[in-house]
Amino acid sequence: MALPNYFQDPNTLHINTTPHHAYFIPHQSLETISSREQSPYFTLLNGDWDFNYYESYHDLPEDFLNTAFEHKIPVPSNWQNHGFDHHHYTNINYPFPFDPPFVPHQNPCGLYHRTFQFESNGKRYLLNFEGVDSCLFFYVNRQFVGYSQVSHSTSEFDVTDFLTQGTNHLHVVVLKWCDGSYLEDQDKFRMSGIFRDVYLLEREQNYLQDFFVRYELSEDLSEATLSLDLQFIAENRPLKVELISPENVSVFCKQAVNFCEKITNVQLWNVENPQLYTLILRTENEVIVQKIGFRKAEVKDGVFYFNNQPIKFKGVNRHDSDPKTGYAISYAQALKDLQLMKQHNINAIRTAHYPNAPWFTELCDRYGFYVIAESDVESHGASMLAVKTPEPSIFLNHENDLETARIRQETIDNFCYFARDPAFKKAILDRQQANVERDKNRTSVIIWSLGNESGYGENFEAAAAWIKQRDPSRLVHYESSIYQHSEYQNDLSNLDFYSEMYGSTEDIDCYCETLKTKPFILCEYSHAMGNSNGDMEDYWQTFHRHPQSCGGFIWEWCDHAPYRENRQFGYGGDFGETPHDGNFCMDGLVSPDRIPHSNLKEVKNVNRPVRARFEDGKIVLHNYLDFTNLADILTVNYEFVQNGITTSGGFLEVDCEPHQSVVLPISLPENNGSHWLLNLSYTQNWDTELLEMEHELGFDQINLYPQNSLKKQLLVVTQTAFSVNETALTVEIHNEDYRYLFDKQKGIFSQIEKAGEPLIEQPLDFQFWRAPTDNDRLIRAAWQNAGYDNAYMRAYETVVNVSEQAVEIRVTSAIVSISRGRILTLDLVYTILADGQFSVKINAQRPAHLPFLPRFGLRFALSKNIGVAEYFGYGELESYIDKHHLAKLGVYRTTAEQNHTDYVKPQENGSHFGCEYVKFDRLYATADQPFSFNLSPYTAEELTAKIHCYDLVKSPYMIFNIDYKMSGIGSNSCGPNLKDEYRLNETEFEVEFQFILG
Ligand code: IPT
Repeated sequence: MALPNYFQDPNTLHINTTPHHAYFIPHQSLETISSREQSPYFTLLNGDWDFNYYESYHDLPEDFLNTAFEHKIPVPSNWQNHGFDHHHYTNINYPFPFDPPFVPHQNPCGLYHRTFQFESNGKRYLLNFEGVDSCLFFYVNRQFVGYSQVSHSTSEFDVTDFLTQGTNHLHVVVLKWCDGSYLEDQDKFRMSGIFRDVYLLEREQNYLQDFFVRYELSEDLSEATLSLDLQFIAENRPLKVELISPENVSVFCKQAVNFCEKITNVQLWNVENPQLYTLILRTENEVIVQKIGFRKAEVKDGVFYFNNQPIKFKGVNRHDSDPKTGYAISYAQALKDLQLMKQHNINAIRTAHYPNAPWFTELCDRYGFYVIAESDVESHGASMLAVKTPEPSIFLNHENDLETARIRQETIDNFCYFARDPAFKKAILDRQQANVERDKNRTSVIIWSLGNESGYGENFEAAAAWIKQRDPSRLVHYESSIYQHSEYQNDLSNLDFYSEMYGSTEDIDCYCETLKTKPFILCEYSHAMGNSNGDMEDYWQTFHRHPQSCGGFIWEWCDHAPYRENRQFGYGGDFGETPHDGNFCMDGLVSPDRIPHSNLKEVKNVNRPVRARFEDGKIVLHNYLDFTNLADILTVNYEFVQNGITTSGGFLEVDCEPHQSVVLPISLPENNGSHWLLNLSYTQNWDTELLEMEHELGFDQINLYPQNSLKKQLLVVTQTAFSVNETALTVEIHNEDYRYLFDKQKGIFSQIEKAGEPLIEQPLDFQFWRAPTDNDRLIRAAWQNAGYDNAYMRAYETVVNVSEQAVEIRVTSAIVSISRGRILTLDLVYTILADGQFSVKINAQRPAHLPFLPRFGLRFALSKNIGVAEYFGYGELESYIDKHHLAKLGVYRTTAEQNHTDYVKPQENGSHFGCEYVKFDRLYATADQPFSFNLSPYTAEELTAKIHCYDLVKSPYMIFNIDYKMSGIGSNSCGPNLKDEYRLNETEFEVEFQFILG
């Protein structure tokens, strides 16, 4: 069957659709406005539709409008989630040849059909598709109505003349690919079908097609001058316009075509207090309700201001995504996301990288989120076109740097393909219009984004210019404007931000200290892939340092992974697809089914609304909110913890204006040598729609006398009473109760027993490997190249000294790697005391040319029945040197099972930073300095080897690691290198581990 070639023609974007316009649903009376389903003018056509799937549209029968159906499919949904076609995850690479505007002949096709009953009231009838991927041919009663594309925008057809009384047939042909797919190369599972709601609207004959609420605010924001642009489909006619205040009081009520109304004592909207007015538009038969908030977003002197305050975005990038429903997201699912965001101090959303459902921003208006509304444009795949590369040579290429610069520029030139190609100008503009026109009355939308990663050029300049004249009240963002084609000088005059993704804190410093012309926005940062977001605190310290920096949007909100046949999550490659990008889709703050990762907990507490600091013997609280006095939102709960035990506490209501600090009226304990902590927890002091009273907004902890420790000291006993038997390969040390067997080849204990019972089930080991996190994916190659994954211990000399107090074993040893060299030179002193106490003193030297170490410490394989571990350190969630703001110092209890985090792609997890001791029934472990420890049912080798958590095999033992240091987490999976201060990169270090057998 030959369909018209609209889907390979960038000049044909829509046939017989109504112009893009604001989203609203007409009602008959105010009574039904709480839900569109209740409006008598709204008929939802979701449900099970008839469905046929064809691997190519060429297989569509000639007479497809009369064909029989084999299947049913729910609308809305993606057909890949219902057994048709297959899942395919690709990020940058196009999943088809780059050959615009052509797409493959093997272009999968879905034929949808349903009937519905209709009685005409003599009005106009509009059939709406809120989202279809990638394009649709639409037929009513077997007559062609129209064609449309732009997956994430509404296609509305006037079907009045096609409908008949009684039964009506709807047929929709959906193609997987069209020329628009070149502009929809977002980093996502590529899914197809009618994935958003379908409904019929009944409208008046001369109906109000569009309106645009505009207002000007006075300098001090107390007065607004409100006007309305109206667009009826024939001539404009008078409307009754009423405005109701947030307290439900009528502000004005007018009959007008053009009107302009002054409002005094304006109550402003902001995300901390989203005050909304209700605008009611009435014609003879229709009531249209639009919530509006008054707010002002502007840039002055390179600083971003919202309602005259310099504010910062604590943002996330959010996709519509669900493991079961794919792109089809219900109201309840979206609300769940928003609630989780509120609970975790997220205040802004970038709709990456396309408009969400039309009602999504309505929720953002209501619950309070700043929104960057992004149009449905990404053509990143153009940057993957082959460029001329030097022929491989085993000799050094002296022109390397020049070549690298040339390759980079050629790649950028390719990247700008669609940004500059006149053939795609119409499509790029159309996508801006779809975005702006639909959401232009949304209060939460304060920035329009031209799209994502599509290079820059004339087409985007035209897009920005169009937006600026259409909606001068909002700001315009486009990150890819930083890419310049070699033959083109970019005009950035209609862009309000300097935007980057994944820049380092040093990049922010550099921009804000030198250029300063536009606010710096990180539209993506702190890539949340796997165990991640180790850099949040540093980013926020940096954002706060610079007025020009207005925060950023974490990439990204949720992991993407459909369910596999085994009901487990699958990522790229798990569906047999190619090309694919592996687990790069697993980079969210929450799991695919919305379980918060520790990443989100770190983000939450870094973004807490208030922070305490210990200054001149006083506790000073700073209010980081922009519009709210602390007393209006939270209670400060405090408790003193002496040597791990809570002694006293209380709560306070604190009067503190936004951006101000106050001293807390609490008296602090004297330094009596105890370990004293002050824990402060900030809890919500009233119920809001998304946050319950007493919800914890964040916490602080102040270690009042950090020099005081609460760990046990090893006590020297008087008599050793040990027998020592030394052979060529071993040293055996034993008395009535204890037995140690020392391996002289390796330089470490191979057995430790108390009363005949082994403490360790395998020889002790020095461990410096960790299962690479996703953020280690780049450094991993350097680690492997240095042989870090293939190393073992080797001793050179062992000297045993027996004194009255102890048996001491001095060892010179090293960690060596096959085919490589020495990784560490170790000077070790083991001291064994008679009553089950022993220590290991280590001096380690590392060749400076080798990469930093993942970790360094001792590994114990403990018996499974060793019991529960108690520790004092940062818990109870996993914590690292650069990721411990989610955790508090305290006494915690855990088991290997509880301590393990099941990242879908296994990796290092569950470490605890800043520990003073770890205690099992039969072992007490500490060190001469705070350390990290880990307890896991899995070895690092197993976590390294497996690529899905559901394939992991448990060790027969409990794996206990006590680490001098565990390198930080960072966000290098797509971000800056791990900062030096978080690396184990010392060329020499010393530590003494101490143990007591219980
Ligand atoms: C960048 C993209 O904008 C985003 O969609 C996502 O792919 C993310 O990063 C990585 O997860 S692309 C990157 C190559 C900068």
